[in-house]
Amino acid sequence: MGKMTEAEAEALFAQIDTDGSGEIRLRELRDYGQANGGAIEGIRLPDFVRAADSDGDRRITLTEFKTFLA
Ligand SMILES: [Ca+2]
Ligand SMILES: [Ca+2]
Repeated sequence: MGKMTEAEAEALFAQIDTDGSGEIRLRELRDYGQANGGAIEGIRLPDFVRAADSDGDRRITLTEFKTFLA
């Protein structure tokens, strides 16, 4: 998408990855979405997961996250 800087994407990732595991699980996304109108950067959570989780393991690594957003 290319609308965030890498630093912005990293900061957002850290905000969503509340347990600091280095990957975002669906539950972390849902928790974040509940506080943010069910969306991340205006993208609905199910669409976000489908688009950002490029290897389909239902977890979003920092690399996947940055590839999608930055
Ligand atoms: Ca995590
Ligand atoms: Ca993944």
